[in-house]
Amino acid sequence: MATFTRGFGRGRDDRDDARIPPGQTLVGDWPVLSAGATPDVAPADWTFSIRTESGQRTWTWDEVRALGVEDVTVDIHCVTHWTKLDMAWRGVPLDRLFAEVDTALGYCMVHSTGGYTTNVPLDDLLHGKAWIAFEADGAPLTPEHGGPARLLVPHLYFWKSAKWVSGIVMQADDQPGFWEDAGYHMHGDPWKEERYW
Ligand SMILES: Nc1nc2c(c(=O)[nH]1)N[C@H]1C(S)=C(S)[C@@H](COP(=O)(O)O)O[C@H]1N2
Ligand SMILES: [Mo]
Repeated sequence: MATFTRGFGRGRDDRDDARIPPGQTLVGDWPVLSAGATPDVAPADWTFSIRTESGQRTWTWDEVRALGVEDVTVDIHCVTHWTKLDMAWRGVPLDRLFAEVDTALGYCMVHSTGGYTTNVPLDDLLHGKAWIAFEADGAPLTPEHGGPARLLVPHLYFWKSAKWVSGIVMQADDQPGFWEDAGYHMHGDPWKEERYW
């Protein structure tokens, strides 16, 4: 039987426990985990690109938002064992961007300003499962949490949710990114405890 810290100002019940993956502990605050320095990116300077076998498509801040912003409430799970329930996010689903590119390649290398990378199969970024997020809990993302824009892939461990996201390079094979190269799992499903390999 796992032990959970209770409270944090919102009611918890047994249904919440069923939403906490194995080996995870509930937190109320929002920890900051960054491998390097926090870059300073202004929305006016931010762009997002997808590079495929046939070229590169780039969107500005306004162009991405014009694709259709949605609000989602999701749980996030960090491989360092914390889980945060019911976070309210605002962003654009990756489906909207991939609707505008043509690719037969099945794997994504996600890139961030500052050099961070993480690999995600394309299928895990489509079907309403991933967003380019601009806001969390009703406020613009702060720089330490990845503002002005980060990836949000809540069904995978949070290291896949690249902060200061700048683009995706499509690949034929699943290549390891920053943490995957250091031994983190290539996929990272928290319900299967795909932590390390
Ligand atoms: N660019 C970038 N994105 C990143 C990281 C990072 O170091 N650099 N850390 C990852 C890890 S390990 C986690 S758990 C989450 C932490 O996000 P947070 O600091 O907003 O909680 O961001 C992920 N995305
Ligand atoms: Mo993490």
